[in-house]
Amino acid sequence: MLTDQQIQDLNQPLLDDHQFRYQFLTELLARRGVEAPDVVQQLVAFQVAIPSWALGTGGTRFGRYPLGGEPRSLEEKIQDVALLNRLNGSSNSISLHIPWDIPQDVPALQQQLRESGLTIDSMNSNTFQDQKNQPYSYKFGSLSNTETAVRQQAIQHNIECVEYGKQLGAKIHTVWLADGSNFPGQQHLRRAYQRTAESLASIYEAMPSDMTMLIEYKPYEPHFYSTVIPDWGTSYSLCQYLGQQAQVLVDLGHHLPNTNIEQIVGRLKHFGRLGGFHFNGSMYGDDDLTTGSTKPFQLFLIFNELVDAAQDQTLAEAAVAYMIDASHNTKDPLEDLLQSVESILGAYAKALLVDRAALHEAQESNDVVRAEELLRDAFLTDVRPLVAEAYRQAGGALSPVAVYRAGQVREQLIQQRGKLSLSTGL
Ligand code: LRH
Ligand code: MN
Ligand code: MN
Repeated sequence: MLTDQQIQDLNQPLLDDHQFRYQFLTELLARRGVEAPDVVQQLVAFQVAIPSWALGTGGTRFGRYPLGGEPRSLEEKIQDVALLNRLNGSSNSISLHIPWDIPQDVPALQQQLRESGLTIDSMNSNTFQDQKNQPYSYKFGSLSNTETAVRQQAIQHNIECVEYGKQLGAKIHTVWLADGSNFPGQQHLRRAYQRTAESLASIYEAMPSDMTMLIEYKPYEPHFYSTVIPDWGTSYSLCQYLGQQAQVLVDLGHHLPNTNIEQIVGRLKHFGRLGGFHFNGSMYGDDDLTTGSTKPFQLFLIFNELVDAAQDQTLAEAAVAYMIDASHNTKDPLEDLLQSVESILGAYAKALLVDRAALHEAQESNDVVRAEELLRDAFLTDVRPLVAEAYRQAGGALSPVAVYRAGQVREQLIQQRGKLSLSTGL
């Protein structure tokens, strides 16, 4: 399916136009003191993980519209990510959710990953659904449950994920808790926090020294009165309690409308506790829209904080794990992932164009308009030729979605996997 040669052939008709636009932008940026090839190099190096659960149609509780050709096994999910990575060179790892993605044959999986040039990014535990044959229900919480036996079951499940992670070389264990309450008085708020902290400590102890625990927060859903880890402050305090291997995970959809996410990013960077990102787009909350589709300026401002922190010599260098976390009902999920990566790379490229010295000067002298204009200058630059050049240099497609369509990938997947194939997951 879609060989490297085919990708190059499909690039051919676009190449002349691309070179013209890239050349023009290179000259334009040089006038501003920016070296386009340096930016491209950073884009080529940037990688964003693909979650196994984004490869199939998601649906809502009201309905699902399967597209056909969805991956039916972990092996097929890895095949899909390998394809995305060949198209854009920016998605060289996959995140797994247990038990949706229990590995059956670990050596075979390792071999497939090696051959496809992929790694496992993170293992994600699932205590938000009851599984068949599970002795205790998570109806009233998992790591925060009032019953010791339920907490123990949830801890054990997380430790199992850590074990799979060790076998597969994953360096991240991500915990998102659905725990919370639906009615005032239902849960003792302080005790629920305390129980969660203690449960997390048992999981933390089971992690090897080169693994990071990412703690994800979310203010609502599936519970609508309170959640045990509603905000970055709670995640941060749990990390402080656990130790240096615990870090905060920011999921863009897990904020109340109009939250200043870029400021949260800046704060966490300042504290050395920003461990990872889940990218998606949000209009109302956790809507899983395509990254950058509704608030591109916000995405740029987030990257502006990240780039600023990366260039700050006073801050310790700390890796941030980037992942897309979305699930769609109306789009081809693979096309959506290609679009998402493109938005992410575009926002990153724009952040790299910001004249940081001038911005610093404007901020220090309280020149409000100049500071804002410097950001707008970068944001309003059409960086698409830089992103396309990064794809090209990585051996990918100049226009990944166009090549995906021209190569009739979905049609072939439907032929191989059937019209009714359904991916496991959300
Ligand atoms: C929760 C969440 C979390 C889960 C994923 C399926 O809303 O963002 O990251 O693991 O969705
Ligand atoms: Mn998430
Ligand atoms: Mn979410």
